[in-house]
Amino acid sequence: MAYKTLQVKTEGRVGVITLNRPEALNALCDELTTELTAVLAGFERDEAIGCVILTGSKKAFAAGADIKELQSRDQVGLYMHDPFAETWESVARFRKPIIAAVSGYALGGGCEIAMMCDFIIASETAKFGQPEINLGVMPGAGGTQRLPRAVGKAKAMDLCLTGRMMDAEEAERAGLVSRVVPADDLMDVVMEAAELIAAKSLPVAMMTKESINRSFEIGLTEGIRFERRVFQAQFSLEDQSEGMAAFAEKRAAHFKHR
Ligand code: DAK
Repeated sequence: MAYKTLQVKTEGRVGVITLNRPEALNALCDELTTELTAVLAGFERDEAIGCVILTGSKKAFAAGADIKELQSRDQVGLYMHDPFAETWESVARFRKPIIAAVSGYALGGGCEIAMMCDFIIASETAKFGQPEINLGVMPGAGGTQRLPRAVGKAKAMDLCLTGRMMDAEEAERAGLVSRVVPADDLMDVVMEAAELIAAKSLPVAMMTKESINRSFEIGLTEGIRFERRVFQAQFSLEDQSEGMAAFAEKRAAHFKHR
C-alpha cells in the first residue's frame, strides 16, 4: 500500500517506517499521524513482525507538530478533536518492540514520538529539543513527563524552559539515547538491533517491554510483584521450553512465538 507521508517496508521480521515529508522536515501533520497509526495497527496484527523501526531522513527525524496546521487550532477544537491523543499515542500504545532511529532534528512532538519508542539509537548528527516555549506553548504530547523520566529534572527543565537543542553526545550522557553511531551507519546498526530482537520469542519480548514500562508507573514492590507474575506465566510458553532445552542441548533456539 502507498502512503503520502510515510515509506513502509518489511525486512524479514522487522517493519521499517520512514517519515517522509521532506518539504516540512517531517513535521507531524494530521495525515502523517493518521497514516502512522494505521501502519502500526497493521504491524501489531501481523504475526510475522517482531520489531519495528521508526525513522526519518538524515536532516530530520521530525521537527515537531506541524506548526502551520496547529496555528489555526483553538481550545475547544483541540479538545473535541485531539489529534495527539487519538493518533500520536499509537506509538506509545504499540505493544511490540519499537526502536527510534534518529538522525538530525527530533524537536517538540518529534522528540516526544522518539521518546514513546522503546529506545532511541541516534546518529552523531541528531539534535533533540522541546522548543515549544518559543512558540508560546509547552510540550503537549508527553514531553514534560517522559523527558524528566529519561534525563532527570535538571536537564528536562533546562531543555523545556530554554527551548535549546541538545546534541547526540549530550543526549547519550543524559540517558535519552541508548547509543550514538556515525550517521552513515545508523540504519545498519538499528537494523542489527531490530533483527536481534525480532529473533527472540515475541511474547517474551512484549512482556519484557510491558514490565519495564510498568516500572515507570507503579512503585517498586508492586513492580517486582508484577514482574514475578509475568515471569512465572512465561513458564507456560513453548518458547520457554524451547529456549532452555536449546541451551542444555548446545544448539540455537527456534522460537515459535507461542
Ligand atoms: N511545522 C511545520 N513546518 C515546519 C516545521 C514544523 N514543526 N519545521 C520545519 N518546517 C518547515 C519550514 O517551515 C520550511 O518550510 P518552507 O518555508 O520551506 O515552506 C521547511 O520545513 C524547512 O525548514 P527551515 O527552512 O526552517 O529549515 P532550517 O534548516 O533553517 O531550520 C529547524 C530547521 C528545525 C531549526 C527549523 O525548521 C525549526 O525551528 N522548526 C520548528 C521546530 C519546532 O518549533 N518544533 C516544535 C513544534 S510544536 C499537542 C501535543 C503536542 C504538540 C502540539 C499539540 N496537543 C496535545 C494538542 C506538539 C507541538 C510541537 O511539536
